[in-house]
Amino acid sequence: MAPPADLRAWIARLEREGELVRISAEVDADLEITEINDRVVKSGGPALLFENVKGSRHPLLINQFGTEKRMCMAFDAPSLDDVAAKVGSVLEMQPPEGLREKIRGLRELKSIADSRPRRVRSGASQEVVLTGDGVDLDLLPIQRCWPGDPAPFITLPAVITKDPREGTRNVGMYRMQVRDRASTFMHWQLHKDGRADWLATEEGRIPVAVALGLDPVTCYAASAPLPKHLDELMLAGFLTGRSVELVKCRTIDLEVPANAEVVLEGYVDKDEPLGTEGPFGDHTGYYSPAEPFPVFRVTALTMRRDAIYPSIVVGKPPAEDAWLGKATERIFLPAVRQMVPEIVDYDLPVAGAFHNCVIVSIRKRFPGHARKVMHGIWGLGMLSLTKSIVVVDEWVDVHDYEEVFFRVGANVDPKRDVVLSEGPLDHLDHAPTTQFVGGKLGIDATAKWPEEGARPWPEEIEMDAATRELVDRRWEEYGIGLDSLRNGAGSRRVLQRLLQR
Ligand SMILES: Cc1cc2nc3c(=O)[nH]c(=O)nc-3n(C[C@H](O)[C@H](O)[C@H](O)COP(=O)(O)O)c2cc1C
Ligand SMILES: [Mn+2]
Repeated sequence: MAPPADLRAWIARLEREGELVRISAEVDADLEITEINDRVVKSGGPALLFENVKGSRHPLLINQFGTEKRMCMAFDAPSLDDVAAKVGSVLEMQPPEGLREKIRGLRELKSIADSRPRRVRSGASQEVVLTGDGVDLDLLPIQRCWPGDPAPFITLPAVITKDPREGTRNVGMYRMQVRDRASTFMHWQLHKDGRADWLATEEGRIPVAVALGLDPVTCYAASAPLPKHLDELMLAGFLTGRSVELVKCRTIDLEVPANAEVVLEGYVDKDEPLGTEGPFGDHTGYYSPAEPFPVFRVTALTMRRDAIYPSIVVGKPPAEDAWLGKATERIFLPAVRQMVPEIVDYDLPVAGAFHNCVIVSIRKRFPGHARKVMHGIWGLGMLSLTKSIVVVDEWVDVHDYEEVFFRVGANVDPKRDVVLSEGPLDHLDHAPTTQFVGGKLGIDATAKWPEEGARPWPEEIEMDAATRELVDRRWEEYGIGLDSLRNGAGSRRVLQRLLQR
């Protein structure tokens, strides 16, 4: 198999695997779907296809990305680390030695060349074409997500622009608050590429296309933090192993995925005054306040005849976007390692809304190394917005928060090992005194060296292997039961789980 070719193939696959429930009862896109979905997401439940949304002919799909299993199904990979390995094998390509490696290298180069999007003549995304007065966003079952939201928001869009100077394409996921039948706001935040394309527009209109209801990998790619000059559709093509097929838009000079369920074509006019977007119940767990954002005017609404509308609701973590974020965490690890090779692994806790905390393990080689890595992360793409960083040694499992907490408690002298710095912060971070800039916290929880001002570092307690094997061997004999407590290492976590009950 390969990753699903479009949203329908994806829905069929989810359904076959018992990962999707169809709901025929009439539901309201105003708040009701959020409450249903929130309960299902937080209990690890299935994707939901609401077939009867009040006031719309179009079904609404939600929670397609809500679990690790579904995220892996989307990529058709056993684990997200396998997806990362595919990216890593290209990034880490060395000049080949010998014929075998040359052939492997060629195959990998070909896989990159094959990733480029490809123009096709026609696509299902243009089966229905509505222009002029025919454009009507009210046709779609757009959700109002939270009680404090002033209007419905399109929440899972792939927003396509081109850099007016370079001509390079960008795809970003930026929510869109509905203003009326034919316009929305465009919430591209301060640090985002779509906003940069808009700002680089000298005057007049920048064409913008919005694709809704894509195959899951292309949808994911819209949320991926690629460097500005790289086309997210190329990443999608690389990850699926086939080019994204594009059709020419009907009313603007852009191309859109031929497989989309719905496309909004339009423009943002540099000369139109900004409007007041928000507030919006955001992925920080708080309402982000109303702010000025540009208006997106829709010149065409094209779609499949019986288009399915995709949605997602963010809110207090964990929400459905958790696994989109985890996919990025895993898939970008090889790229992060290219820049800071001493990084062994990292974890961006979901509860930390991703930008609030990074836990990173390093191969420590010199005094002050943890600080070097902190500053490296604070200088790296979107990771530069990270508010706090915890650095641990290579043998610490960054995904085991209990263990990380243990190292922070045990290894840190706050006076010696805490770095307070300053820098750019996430657009939505409400904590800093001034929006966009503020404090940064680094905690060096590695074992300290004498050169770092530490006294001789004590040895960690570990049972010796011989005794562990002895106890493993004799476990039945003791008659304690609890099979799962065998085998030293694994047992600690099991015990923790027992203690938590
Ligand atoms: C569900 C979801 C909603 C998002 N909403 C926004 C948003 O409204 N504005 C924004 O700037 N970024 C938003 N993001 C994050 C961007 O999609 C992400 O930073 C992406 O890398 C942006 O693309 P770019 O790097 O090409 O600008 C959202 C992400 C997800 C997963
Ligand atoms: Mn981008």
